[in-house]
Amino acid sequence: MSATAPRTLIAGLGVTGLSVARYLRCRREPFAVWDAAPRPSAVAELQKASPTVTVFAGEPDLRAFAMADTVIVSPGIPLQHPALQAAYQAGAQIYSDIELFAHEANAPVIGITGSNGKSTVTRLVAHLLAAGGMDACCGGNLGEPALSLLRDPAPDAYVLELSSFQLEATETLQCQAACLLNVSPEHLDRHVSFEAYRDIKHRLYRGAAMAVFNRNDLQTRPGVAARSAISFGLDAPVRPDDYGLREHAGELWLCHGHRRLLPCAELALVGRHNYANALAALALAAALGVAPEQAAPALRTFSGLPHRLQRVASFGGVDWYNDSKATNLDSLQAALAAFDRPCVLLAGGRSKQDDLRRAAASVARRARALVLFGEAAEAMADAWGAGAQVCIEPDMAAAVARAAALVRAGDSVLLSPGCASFDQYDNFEARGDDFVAHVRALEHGHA
Ligand code: UMA
Ligand code: ADP
Repeated sequence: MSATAPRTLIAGLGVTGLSVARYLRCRREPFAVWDAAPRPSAVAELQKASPTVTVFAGEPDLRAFAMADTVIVSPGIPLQHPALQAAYQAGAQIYSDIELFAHEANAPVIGITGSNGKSTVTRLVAHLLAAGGMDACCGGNLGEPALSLLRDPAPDAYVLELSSFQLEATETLQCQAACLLNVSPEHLDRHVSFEAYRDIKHRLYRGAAMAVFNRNDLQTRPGVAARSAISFGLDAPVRPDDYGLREHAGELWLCHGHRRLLPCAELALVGRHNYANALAALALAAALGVAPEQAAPALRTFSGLPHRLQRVASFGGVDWYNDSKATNLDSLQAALAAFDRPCVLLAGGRSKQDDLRRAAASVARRARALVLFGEAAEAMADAWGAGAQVCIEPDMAAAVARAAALVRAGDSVLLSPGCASFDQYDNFEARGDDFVAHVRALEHGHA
């Protein structure tokens, strides 16, 4: 970058960087882009719309970063990156795309963060708002970058899934309703400690008109950052505005204070963790004026997202579940808790520096057999192998074949890896698709 280069630098040319480039171009603000290894298709897309823009690739020139006034950083680039540190030390402002979005948002924003359940709750809130006749746009970490959601005329609401990577470079976002679903160890390769990760998640509450927190998880309590707070939890609500579960005539109900909204058995989503997600979503939709009585019936028609505890086949008396998005131990435990019969558990991948032993009791309670794969297989066998039959397999094809041999009629087979997929796949979707393809092949053989 030369002395005459634009003073705004976009760091990273993935979907976020491209959305930031579109935004700056519309505002006629000059910018340059740096990406260590830009995808040729992304560069082509950028240069088609902005032929004169400079793209720096490869090792960053730290002196060039030190000359920038503003760096818009993509979430995948750690703030500790030497290039960002060089810019910061020289006085540059470093922002996320969410910070730019916060300045432009022309409708109330619902923000959702947490270690597990963000995508499910984000989509569910949009579904409930639609049931209340509202026009809501949802995106963020979910996939469509926040800046690409902006519309004129404005929608009734923006519903954003926000990751810790996005929140750590966001200062002024003020949500109409902000929800921290739960906090458990995640992304510890990126954040210096669990406490630092949790504190970044709490940034979402700052200035929020309404904080929605999980009273069963103390780490989510909002403190004084928000103007008002409502809780959800899997116990009975004490305060009239809170959300929770109550038993009535032998059935468990989703409740708002003392008011019964819907029997849990009528939810299309399965698992107790999804009762918590549904309660959080009801509270968030209510903060935008959709009464829980109006929203609750729509829970019957929201069956969840692919790769999240999704039943993908049922044959020979066995149900097969794809929960490839379970990339940590809490989501793995939530999946196991959703079953009241034994299962064969397929797990493994790249472990996230978590203590595997904390899931041992859940695994022992539900897993009849363990089929393990990937980098973490040996460690999982050591931590969980005491009470169950254990097999280590080299790949998904072998793992599915082994599960079919071990499972008994009436059981389920559950892919809930508890690990990231990157040792064997590009992402969790590719891992889930691979699992489903092998299960379908078995199903055809069975028919
Ligand atoms: N890059 C560098 N140097 C680095 C790291 C990355 O140059 O040190 C470049 C890469 O070469 C690549 C670009 O940065 O070209 C990618 O940027 P990115 O990793 O920030 O990815 P995006 O395509 O912009 O997608 C991001 C989120 N990715 C991450 O947080 C890692 C997407 O979340 C999100 O959907 C998208 O913005 C829109 O908001 C993905 C994710 O895995 C799904 N999120 C994590 C999670 O859910 O656990 C937080
Ligand atoms: P995120 O966007 O936070 O990764 P998802 O909704 O995509 O959340 O779900 C990721 C994984 O976590 C899935 O395996 C899902 O079954 C599980 N999960 C969803 N909600 C919860 C929850 N409230 N507590 C624990 N696990 C959950």
